[in-house]
Amino acid sequence: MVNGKCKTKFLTLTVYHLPLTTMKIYPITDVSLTKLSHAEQVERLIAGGAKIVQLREKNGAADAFFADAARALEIARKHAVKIIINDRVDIALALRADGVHLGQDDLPPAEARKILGERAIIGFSTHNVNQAVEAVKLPVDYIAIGPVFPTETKGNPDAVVGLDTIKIVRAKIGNFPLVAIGGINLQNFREVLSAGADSVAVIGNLLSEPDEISETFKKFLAAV
Ligand code: TZP
Ligand code: MG
Repeated sequence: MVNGKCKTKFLTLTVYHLPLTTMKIYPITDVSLTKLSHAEQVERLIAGGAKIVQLREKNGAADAFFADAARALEIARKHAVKIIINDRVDIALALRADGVHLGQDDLPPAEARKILGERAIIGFSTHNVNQAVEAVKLPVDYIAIGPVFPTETKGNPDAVVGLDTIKIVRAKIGNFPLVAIGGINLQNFREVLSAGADSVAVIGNLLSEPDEISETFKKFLAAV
């Protein structure tokens, strides 16, 4: 998969599957916020209608994350939901997850592409216009830009970019799939989409009431 499109050759027909970012709400798990396993969060998000979930683990040991992510993937597969692993190309490869999300300081996307192959979904974080413009030249399926608004979820966040940066990036990258992240909630997400993001990635506003994850996700979907 490249640039959000997976090309399948069948006789002389070339079929492009729908791009990843037709899924406008992109939930990301957080164990320290929810005190729930990644698998449990995935289950609740799927019950709310999620079609893709990123598993983000910043504190746990690799073996525990691997086991939890394996359970999450098993649940997701039953519902044809895609699982993207944050940071860890090795874990994505070992689990045959759908893809990986990389930051500016992670393994370079071109190396991840060599390891995970053509069909993997690769996302790449950017934090300003220049990074975004450079990122779309890489073998990635989508880029993320943020934080759009102040966030309490990410340790040591980059400077807030605001809606104007989304508009500028959109104008510079054409229709390349763009995910916005950081401080996005039920009240502000539509203006982020209107500014030019294809999709919004959300942690805190979706997960801060763990018993209401499914209901909150449904509210996002209903408000799109
Ligand atoms: N990257 C930029 S902001 C952010 C990440 C991982 C955190 C987003 O979390 P929240 O709670 O939706 O602001
Ligand atoms: Mg990272």
